[in-house]
Amino acid sequence: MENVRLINFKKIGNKNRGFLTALEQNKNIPFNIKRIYYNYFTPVDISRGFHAHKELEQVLICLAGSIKIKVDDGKNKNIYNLDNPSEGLYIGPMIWREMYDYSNDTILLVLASDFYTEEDYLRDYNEFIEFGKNNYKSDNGYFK
Ligand code: T46
Repeated sequence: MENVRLINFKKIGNKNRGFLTALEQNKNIPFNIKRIYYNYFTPVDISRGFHAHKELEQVLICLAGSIKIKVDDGKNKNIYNLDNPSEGLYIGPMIWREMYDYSNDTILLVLASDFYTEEDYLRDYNEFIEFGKNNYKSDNGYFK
């Protein structure tokens, strides 16, 4: 699926001293980082997300616990299990996402390419499909 991929970050350290991972814009994070947010204390029976972004790029990193992320580009679906702070899930524009199966200690860190604006959200699945059809771009996975 275009616009979604796992990034493996370098783990610096060892089991004796512990590990460190560094995130750098336009290096291992493939955009300028304008915003960082994190999600925590999510009840285990709650699902979040259920939206796509028109332009926003993000990298999701599960710093503690575990979470499943379903991604959908309008044609194909995939499920990622994030449970490792040394990997991040890149999600580009026009990908519907649903986060679920939180463990009771999940902390989800998100690096985003832009400031928060509700205008960039598509929170209705049919609206997401229609927006993709009406704004076709062959190079970034929008659909016809
Ligand atoms: C995403 C997934 C992975 C803000 O005021 N500022 C912010 O930076 C964000 C991200 C949200 N908000 C407000 C908007 C809502 O009133 O916080 C409230 C909860 O946001 P939402 O229901 O969109 O949260 P999630 O966990 O469903 O989705 C979030 C991000 O919004 C979204 O971009 O990709 O995490």
